[in-house]
Formats: sequence, structure tokens, C-alpha cells
Amino acid sequence: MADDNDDELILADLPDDELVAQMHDDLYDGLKEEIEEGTRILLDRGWPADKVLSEALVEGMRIVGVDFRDGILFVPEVLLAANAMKGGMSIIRPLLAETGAKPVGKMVIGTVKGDIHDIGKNLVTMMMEGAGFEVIDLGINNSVDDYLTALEQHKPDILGMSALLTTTMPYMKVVIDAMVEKGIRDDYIVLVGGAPLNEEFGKAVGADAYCRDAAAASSTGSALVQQRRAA
Ligand code: B1M
Repeated sequence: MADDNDDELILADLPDDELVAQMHDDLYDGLKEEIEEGTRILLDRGWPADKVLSEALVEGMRIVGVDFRDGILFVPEVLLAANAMKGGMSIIRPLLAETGAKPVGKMVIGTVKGDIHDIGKNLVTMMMEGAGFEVIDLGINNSVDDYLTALEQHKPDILGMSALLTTTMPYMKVVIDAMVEKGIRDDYIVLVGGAPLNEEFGKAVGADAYCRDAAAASSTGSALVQQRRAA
């Protein structure tokens, strides 16, 4: 998608719509510095952090995902795109956290065993922090033991699990079954999410809720914690 004129382009001179389109191209091309610059420009122009996130960054990654699926982009290019996306996210993260209210609860979150996708999980972390949660992020490739140890250690209100592969999403059931076996399942609200999941899957594995995106995770998490405290 890069063209020969890229060097001459001054991002700050572009109107909003062209800048956002350019950021989609820059994300596609894995240009981290340009993504960081574009993110700052939009914020300086008064765009709310969540709008920059969804319209410039997440939408750009959606386009990358389509071409990855269609065999036009390959793992190394997608890794660069992910790295650029993380550059933009790191600027937005503190802003989202600032908008949050008082601490409302604690969450442990991690991507399941065998799965190294973490952008969506990181977004959920950011939105939960923005909603006032303390979040302990276990990172990627978590085994049952990793989750159980973290639950024991941090005693959160919520356990969140992320999976992006159809081959790794069944592992969520392995974790929940282990919680049942230990008699601790009902001590926690369990939320699951990731692109290949849906509501039925969430029910089938025994989660409290499936969250289609980071905003749903923060609203569902907040509502369920409040319900639990009220009960
Ligand atoms: Co991967 N990959 N990938 N990949 N990758 C997908 C998931 C895929 C759909 C691409 C495709 O074919 N179209 C496909 C999976 C197919 C399937 O299983 N049906 C795929 C594949 C096949 C693979 C490999 C097997 C490729 C290979 O090696 N041949 C390999 C597997 C590695 C592994 O994990 N073992 C692989 C590797 C990679 C990279 C390393 C290159 C890179 C990951 C980099 C990183 O994460 N640090 C990568 C990427 C970037 C993608 C795509 C393109 C983008 C994922 C993403 O970040 N989306 C993805 C295509 C796609 O999803 N369309 C793809 C943006 C993000 C904001 O959305 O993650 O959906 P998402 O998160 C959302 C919601 O789902 C939800 O909220 C988030 C924010 O709104 N959510 C939660 C997510 N987790 C949640 C947890 C919650 C709640 C909500 O807890 C409460």
C-alpha cells in the first residue's frame, strides 16, 4: 500500500478523514513512528481517545486482518502492523485510564495457552482500567496453572480470558472446568472474548459472559461486579 510519495507526506497537513485513511495505510505498512505521530495529531485536534482507537487503529488492524486471511499479507508483515498498533495504543492507554472513576474492582486477564495474540486483550485491559478496574495482565500463552495461581494470588473479582484461534478457544473450558473441580468457579466472574467466539460458546464453556469487544467487556464487567456486591 505504500507509495513513492510517502516521504513527502506531512501528516499534520492532512484533514481528519485523509489522516485516518493514511493511518490505515501506515498501519498496514507497519510504520510505527507514523502511527504514533498520527495518533498524537488526532488527539491534539481534540479527538477523544476511544475514537482514535476505534476509527484509526482498530479499523486499520481490521483491514490488515482481511488481507492476512486472504493470503496477501504474511506473519512478518502482520507482526510489524501489530507493533505499529501497539505504538499508537501506548499513547492512548494513559488517557483512557485517566477518564476512569474510582477503583471498582480487580481483574486478572490473559490469553490462553497456545495463543500469542495480545492486541485485543491489551485493549480490554485498557478499557477496564479506564472503567476504574485494577488489571493484572498475565500476557499470552497461559496454562491452567498460570490462571489458578494468579487467582489465588490476586483474588480478583473477574477472570478474563482471550483467544483468537479456533484451535485455542476450547482451552477456556479446560480452565473453567479446573476451577469447578477446585470448587472455586463461583468465587469469580468469568468473562471470555476473542474474534472467533460468540455468545453460545461463552455459555457452552460455562463463562458468565461473552464480550464481543473491549467496550462490552468493561460495561459487562462493571455491571456484574455491581450485581454481585449488591446480592
Ligand atoms: Co493471527 N490469526 N495468527 N496473528 N491474526 C488471526 C486471529 C486470523 C483470524 C487471521 C486470518 O486468517 N484471517 C487467524 C485465525 C484463524 C482461526 O483460528 N480461525 C490467525 C492465524 C491463523 C494465525 C497463525 C496460526 C498464523 C500462522 O502462523 N500461520 C499464528 C498463530 C500464532 C499463535 O497464536 N500460536 C498467528 C500469528 C499472528 C501474529 C503473531 C502475526 C499477529 C499477532 C500479534 C499480536 O497480537 N501481538 C497476528 C494478528 C495480528 C492477527 C489478526 C490479523 C489481527 C488480530 C488483532 O489484533 N485484531 C487476526 C485477524 C482478525 O482477527 N481479523 C489474526 C485487532 C483486535 C483489536 O481485535 O483481537 O478480535 P481482537 O480483540 C477484540 C475482541 O475480539 C475482544 O475485544 C477486542 C477489542 O475490541 N476481545 C476480548 C479479545 N479478547 C478479549 C478478551 C476478553 C473480552 C473481549 O476478556 C474478557
